Amino acid sequence: MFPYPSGVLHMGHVRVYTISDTLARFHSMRGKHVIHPMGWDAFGLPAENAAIERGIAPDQWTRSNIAKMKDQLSLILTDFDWTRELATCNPDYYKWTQHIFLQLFSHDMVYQKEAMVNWDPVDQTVLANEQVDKDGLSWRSGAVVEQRKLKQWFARISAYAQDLLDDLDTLDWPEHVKSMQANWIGRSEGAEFDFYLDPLTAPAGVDVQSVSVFTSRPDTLFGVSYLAVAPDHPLVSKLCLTKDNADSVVERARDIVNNPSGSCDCSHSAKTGTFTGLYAIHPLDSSRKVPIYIADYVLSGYGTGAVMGVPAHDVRDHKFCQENAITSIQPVVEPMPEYEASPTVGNASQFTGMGVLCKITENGKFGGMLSKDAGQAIIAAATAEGRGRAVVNYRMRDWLLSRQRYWGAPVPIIHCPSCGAVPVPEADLPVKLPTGVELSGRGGSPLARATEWLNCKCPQCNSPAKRDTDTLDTFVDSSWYYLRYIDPHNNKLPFDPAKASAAMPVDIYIGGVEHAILHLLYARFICKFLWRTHAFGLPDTQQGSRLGRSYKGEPFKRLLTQGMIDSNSSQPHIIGTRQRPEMTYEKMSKSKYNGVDPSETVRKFGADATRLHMLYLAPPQDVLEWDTQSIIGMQRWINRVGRLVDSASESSRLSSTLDEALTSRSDWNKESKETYRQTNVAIQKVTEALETTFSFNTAIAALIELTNHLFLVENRTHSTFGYGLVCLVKMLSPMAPSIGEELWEIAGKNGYLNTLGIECRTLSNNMGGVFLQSWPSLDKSALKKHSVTVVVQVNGKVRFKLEDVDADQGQDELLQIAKEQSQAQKWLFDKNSGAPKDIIKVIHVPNKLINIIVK
Ligand code: ANZ
Ligand code: ZN
Repeated sequence: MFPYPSGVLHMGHVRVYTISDTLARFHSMRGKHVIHPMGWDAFGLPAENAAIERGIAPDQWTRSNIAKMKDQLSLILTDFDWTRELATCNPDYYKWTQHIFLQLFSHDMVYQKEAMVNWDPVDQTVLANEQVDKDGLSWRSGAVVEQRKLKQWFARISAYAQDLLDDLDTLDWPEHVKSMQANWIGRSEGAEFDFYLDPLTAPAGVDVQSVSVFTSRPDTLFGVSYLAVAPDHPLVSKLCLTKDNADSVVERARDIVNNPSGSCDCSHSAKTGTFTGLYAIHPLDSSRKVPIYIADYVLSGYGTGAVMGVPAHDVRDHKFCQENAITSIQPVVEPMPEYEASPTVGNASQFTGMGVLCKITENGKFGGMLSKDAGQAIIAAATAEGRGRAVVNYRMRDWLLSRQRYWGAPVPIIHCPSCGAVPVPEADLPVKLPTGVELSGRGGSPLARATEWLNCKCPQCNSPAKRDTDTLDTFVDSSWYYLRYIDPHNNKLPFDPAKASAAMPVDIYIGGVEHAILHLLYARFICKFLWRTHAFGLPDTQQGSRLGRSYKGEPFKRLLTQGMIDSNSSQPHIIGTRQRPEMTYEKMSKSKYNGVDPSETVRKFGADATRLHMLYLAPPQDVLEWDTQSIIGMQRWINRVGRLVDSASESSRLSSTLDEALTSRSDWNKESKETYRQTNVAIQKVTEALETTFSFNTAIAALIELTNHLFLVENRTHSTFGYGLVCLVKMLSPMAPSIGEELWEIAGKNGYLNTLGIECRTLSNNMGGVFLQSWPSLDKSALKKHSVTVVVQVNGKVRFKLEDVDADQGQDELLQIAKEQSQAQKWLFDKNSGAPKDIIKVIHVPNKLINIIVK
């Protein structure tokens, strides 16, 4: 995931890019063609706010931040392909963001709608629902978010809801991220029921005939006590228009519309409601009439904007009845005996689960049925009556794309008084941001004040028209940047379809878990849209590409979500006791100035140690407690590896190539065999960690173990020692690239590696660098400890042999193996009782003999 150019690189960046850099280097040593690109998520509010605070143009601020961060990134030795660098604020990038917007437009996947939107009174902008926290505060400014009605651009992501849900199955992503996405999409199966208005109570002029409700519990249809509609439901506006209703009801409704208590639908908030004076007829029992209320807990954007209230089985509805003096509460479902007891709400015992329908007259012929079956049967009955239907709803709303801010890609639309919303012709893209616009942070879209830019000609009828003054949500910019990396300099298209189909999907996507929902969902949506509209080429031209038959237009095959970093070392302690005071601290993020400065750490300990330490402290998905103290351990280890390489090169040259040595193995003794085995154990562990599990800490631990072993090796002229060392340096390199290169060169200069024949592809060319070498390949057969035959004596006499046991087994293990042999029965167990004989003493000559003295 590319960073936001805040100007400061924090430890979170160091972590994510150390991981990606390590993986990129590893895979390229494995012979893969790796694209490891970098870019900048450069549009967005902070630049604009900084510009307002400091009087610098957002463009200038952003560019100087990019320069700073690029420098800092080089400090941690990340090997990005800078030829692919992009910044979303570059006109040659946002030209294509606008192009994609127009693609969506021409496929009717974006539309304009008057909508109640979240308004941040501090940042003076519209916020997406996701940018409002559960307390109704803005995620950026922290202000209490207000509601306003504005014309906005939306993307029809809801049209992809089912596919976005289903295709999660095709992804190699952490389960918790998938379930977060699934919950966000929020598929809900249920039914719509039509309640016709009772003509006796409907005032003249209200031409609404029925109110449809959405319910996920059709089995409770006979427990309905009232209907409630959202304050901006069409019925309410019709009521408002009727003269005789211009009373308290209408006033109250207006009141609710103007002062909604937020979008929170939690069951604890007060359930204010207003009776409309109208009644509706039950869809399956025309003798029953239920009152219709206006209630602010009913969301206008979900389902039909109307609900049926079932107080006996829904906590919220129960509360509503209490507060609005609705007394008819009819339980219609009861728990099955084996189900849990029903929870008690207030004084009323209330069962909210699925169960079995009560055998009461209300439930008619459905009494006795299981909830699930009853629901189906009731839907079928209502369908037959033309008063209902099965329906699937999704909680996910369409994506609000427009922002009333300056620092973003302008919406490429021209508004003409006669033609309406007209797309800017492709040839006129990009619609560049005008410069010199006054930014005050107040008063709506700054672009509306750029009069010269604003006024233009309608591309269709040539009459005076105006540009759209909104800019696109930055999530639009970041929804497709990975595709631009594939073909960053294309000036005819956002990217070449053939290149996309050859390279997509992204193999490994790494970034913060805070993007688990929105960014990933939007990127999936846009990628699917582009793929379906053949931006990756026609399906039949994709033959032979990486995209198999089952490809569903998903952008990221594998996802590695990295945990937050807590900085322990920046915590104060109480002088004297050295205790930590109780305190709270926030995650290191772009908006916070706290945390450890990576460049400081690199200056003190070096980039290699910083990287290794970062990878060693915790698995990537875990929270990392940054602790500068123990980084010294990594430094020491690096130094030890250095000493090892030195010691090797001082020794005499190898006589044969490793290749030969490995095949002949004539001069291998116990030590060389063990070195070879240990090396292969490390190869297995490190390769698996970097390839599959991403447990870098395990990889480092394995390399430390190998180092320890190599230190114990006495014959350092032996080819297996050289082999171990070569592998150690190679495997260390992706994680600690500078020491890796250095040691490779030292070893090479001293002629040490030259003699190793294999493994070095470009020796003549001054070594060629460790990253041009191939990754050590695993010799599986070497993993087994070499085996020996151990003679078993009982009371000093040879009785039997243990063939093929692992070398270097301890006395206890050998004794155990010996007892398990069939021959042991005769010598180690009592003839009559079969009980084991008492063992008085064991004499053990490692790898040769075990003498068991029994009574
Ligand atoms: C009757 C009922 C009885 C309900 C019962 C629940 C339990 P999910 O699962 O999230 O889709 N509902 C429907 N539209 C609503 C709206 N616009 N605003 C607020 N609430 C709305 O939730 C579906 C349930 O949420 C629906 O099922 C409806 O209440 C409510 F024992 O209908 B239920
Ligand atoms: Zn026109």
